[in-house]
Amino acid sequence: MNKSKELFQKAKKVIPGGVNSPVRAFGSVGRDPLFISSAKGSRITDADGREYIDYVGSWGPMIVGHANDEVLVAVQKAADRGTSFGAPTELEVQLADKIIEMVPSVEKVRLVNSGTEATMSAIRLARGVTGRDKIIKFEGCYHGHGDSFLIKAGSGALTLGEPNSPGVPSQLAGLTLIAGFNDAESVAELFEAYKNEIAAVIVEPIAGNMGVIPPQPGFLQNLRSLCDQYGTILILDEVMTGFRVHPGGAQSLYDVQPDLTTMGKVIGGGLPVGAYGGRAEIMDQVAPAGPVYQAGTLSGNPLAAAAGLKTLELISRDGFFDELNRISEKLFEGIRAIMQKLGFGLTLNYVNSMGCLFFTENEVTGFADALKSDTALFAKFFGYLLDEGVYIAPSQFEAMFVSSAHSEQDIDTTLDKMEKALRKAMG
Ligand code: KE4
Repeated sequence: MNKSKELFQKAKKVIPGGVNSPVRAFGSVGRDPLFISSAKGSRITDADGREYIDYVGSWGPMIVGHANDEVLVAVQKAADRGTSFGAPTELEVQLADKIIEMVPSVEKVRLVNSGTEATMSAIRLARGVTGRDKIIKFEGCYHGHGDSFLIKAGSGALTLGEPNSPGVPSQLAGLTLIAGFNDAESVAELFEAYKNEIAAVIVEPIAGNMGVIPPQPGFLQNLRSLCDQYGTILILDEVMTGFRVHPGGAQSLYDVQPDLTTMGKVIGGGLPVGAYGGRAEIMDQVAPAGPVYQAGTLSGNPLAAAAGLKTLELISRDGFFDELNRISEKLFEGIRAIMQKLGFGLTLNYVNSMGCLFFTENEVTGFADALKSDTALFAKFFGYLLDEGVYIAPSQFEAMFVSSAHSEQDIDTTLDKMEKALRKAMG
């Protein structure tokens, strides 16, 4: 038995499902998960010493590559001064300053420990400042595991949401309304039906949790104008897209101004950091400045702040995004060329350094399209690609992430392996 298998057996005895986050269990690709022992740059190494070119990037944070030397030095320097004080530090002010400098819509920001905490807090803040209870989210968008987000669409388009996990009270689920991503009409219908009852609209500006689906032209701007019309808070969940698709996030790429932004992943540089921020008049309603309560023992932790600040400094360097987007285009356009050469009807969506290969020939502009993907075929492709030494997310409904550590050679090797895996999977 190999080391990963052995570790997985042990893990399942002491951790639910043997993992600390469900998608890591490889459940939808029919294999046991790899246990990773180390990583450097674009590569990860599993417990059996096998090396892979990595496009999971810890689900987005590793935009400058794994174990970046400058990030490690920053973390070590912080650690040498102590790991946590439960008191304010200069580092968290510097990280807040950097976020505000990079994201124009953010005038004040609160640091938390995960994207889930960020979105939960942003929703509570929106409900607190508007005095309203309902929210709108979009089918297929994921905002972490907060109760208000683990909701599936009710039977009718205008019916209230229902829990999609045990443990979520139906009364709470009923306060979440579900719209269709890229379906502006579905949003207008909900506003028409519920008018001034809606505290917030929360959306991934580029959907990254049903595979990657860019917003259709005008979709985000339409949400902005509906929120203005009804006095609703627009929350862009940029946990994945923030500091990824543009230094200022998707909101800068698509020129749309949210009231609140939730962030995570890149801003922790691989350590646990989430954040929510926006207009000062809204953020000043957060305790202790205002009445909306939110707290956290390790929020703004100096090691995490050091890793996040150094990462943001690195991606702010001249030419960083030009080069990252160039190497990403080489990968994704290379995949497209392979699909055309092999005559396979697949669909590739990408926005700069995040993308997804859907195993369906129809275009994918919304959740229903994404669900048409052949997940069994994806699982075969995933397995063949992994055996070739390329590690992508173990689910059709996730994203591939490219980092600045991915070299021309990495991309050439990846394209060669992808062609082999596609030929095997497609037969
Ligand atoms: P975390 O609580 O996992 O830090 O963030 C939740 C979250 C919020 N918003 C968006 C847009 C997100 O993508 C996420 C988390 N993303 C998943 C990957 N699709 C994390 C991977 C996992 O759950 O293990």
